[in-house]
Amino acid sequence: MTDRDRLTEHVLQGLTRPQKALSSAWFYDDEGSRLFQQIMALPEYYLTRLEHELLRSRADELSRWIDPRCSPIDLIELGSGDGAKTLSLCQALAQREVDCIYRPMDVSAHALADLSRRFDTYLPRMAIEPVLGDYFEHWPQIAEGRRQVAMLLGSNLGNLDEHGAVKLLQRVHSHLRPGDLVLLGLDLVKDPAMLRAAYDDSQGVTAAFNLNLLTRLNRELGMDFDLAKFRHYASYCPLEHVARSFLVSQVDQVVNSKTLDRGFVFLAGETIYTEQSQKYTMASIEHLAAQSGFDNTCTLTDPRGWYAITVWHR
Ligand code: AVJ
Repeated sequence: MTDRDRLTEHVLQGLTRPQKALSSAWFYDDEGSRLFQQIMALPEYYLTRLEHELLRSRADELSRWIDPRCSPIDLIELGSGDGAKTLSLCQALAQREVDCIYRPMDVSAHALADLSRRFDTYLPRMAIEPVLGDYFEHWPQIAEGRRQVAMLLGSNLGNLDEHGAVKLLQRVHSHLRPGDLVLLGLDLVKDPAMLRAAYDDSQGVTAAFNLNLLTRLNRELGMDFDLAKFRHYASYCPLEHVARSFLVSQVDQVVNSKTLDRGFVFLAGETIYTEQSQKYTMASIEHLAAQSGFDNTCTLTDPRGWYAITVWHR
């Protein structure tokens, strides 16, 4: 099945349910990846800076946990983006002369091109084997005798609900061998107002990011969404520890798709649920590790306890 076929099926299912929903996995076309890079630089979006700072300031400690004996490893990154945050960790591994092959996976060719340029400039001796594709479907081939370290940074796991997260982690588990590791970057529970603001920035970049999904559907499925007739809405629920984003129809309207040869009715105020971002506590991190078959080895946080990097054992 091609990407286009999967998107077609997804939209048909997602827009015919009582609560319309589309997956945030489709945000990242080239324009979406570009907007996400802007989000990462927003004052309200603290996640990237905190994670980057943790990876930079604790890189040495992390690289010792990851590879105490400096044995050969394959660092497999699910959703690497442009690799800016991983560079510090790779530099620390290189400094300890760990034999490391870095295997970044991403759906954006532009992001992977940026990554290659970045590593060429700052760490030219690191072996890199990029994989263009969806990390739900691909897994690189790893030589015998090399340990795998699977990384999922940026709180990307948070886009999945608990069932989806456990399923993904179990799949990762099935590709790993005893002694292999998982390294996750996870956003932690904090002041709800601060969490909500992270998904509703004052410059409207997150709104543009969310609305870009409709532009993508217009282009790829011949749809006629009028972007002026939808608005971004973001919430944070302190009970479930989830930030959610929606696109809200501003009027009664019908949106047509040439590819699907049909229309979809939207009532004024009706929402399309487009994204969730789960936030974690120390307890929920341990619970998640146990549910997906890992031992939670250690968890690092920044001094305010806003963001965590956790390392698990297979
Ligand atoms: C890349 C999934 C971690 O959920 O925080 C940022 C995506 N969406 N602003 C997140 C996102 C809106 C981001 N992740």
